[in-house]
Amino acid sequence: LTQDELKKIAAYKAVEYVESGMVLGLGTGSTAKHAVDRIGELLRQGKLKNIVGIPTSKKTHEQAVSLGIPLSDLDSHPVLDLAIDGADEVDPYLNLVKGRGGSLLREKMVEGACKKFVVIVDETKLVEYLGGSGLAMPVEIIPFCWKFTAQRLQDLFEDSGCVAKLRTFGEKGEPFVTDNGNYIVDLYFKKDIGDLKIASDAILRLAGVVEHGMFLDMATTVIIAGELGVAVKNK
Ligand code: DER
Repeated sequence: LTQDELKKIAAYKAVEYVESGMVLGLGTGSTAKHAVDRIGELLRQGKLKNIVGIPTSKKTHEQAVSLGIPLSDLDSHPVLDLAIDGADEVDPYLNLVKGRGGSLLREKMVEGACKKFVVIVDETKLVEYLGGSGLAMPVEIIPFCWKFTAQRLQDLFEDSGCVAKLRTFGEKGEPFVTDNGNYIVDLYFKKDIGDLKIASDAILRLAGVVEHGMFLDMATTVIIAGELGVAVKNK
């Protein structure tokens, strides 16, 4: 099975949790894309009715519009029934790293407003500890004096061999700009950053920081699709 087929299997399994009449958080990324497609298909087939979607990015908003999924926002629906979204890393306690797609702020707002948050991953996302994949731990910051903020983030995690890099795109290396007009600094760790709550609080205390990609104690269910089958882990 390819990685994308595993993502699709996890996504379809998560959509089994969707009931007619629900207000749903619609995730962002290549795994969540399959879940949103599936929801659109079931609506079209009449197997699901009266669904309201709250998208976690402009990209998902456009996908949902193209599928005819009725949409609303947090102002109209401050409490949601269920969100389905992917993740970049999942630790044994169901803590997550998210945001490599750049949508972490709206994802965290929407998923933090849900009664249930179902995370869908293929098995390659499982890590022993967050940051353990050596891949980016995203932090959304305001553009004003971003170098100052990036340096303070790097200094915070000096003991973990942290390197902070501004996320750029294109050959000219333009700064990546989020849906909210902010920048992203990606943190790379060489060692475990220790207590995640302490790390989270320390990051959020920096004035130029908007939000980070650690989703602690937020997932209620994680669906993991692997070569040997699908595992469902509940909090
Ligand atoms: O950017 C995000 O938060 C995405 O949900 C990411 O965490 C998972 O993206 P993927 O499903 O494309 O791997």
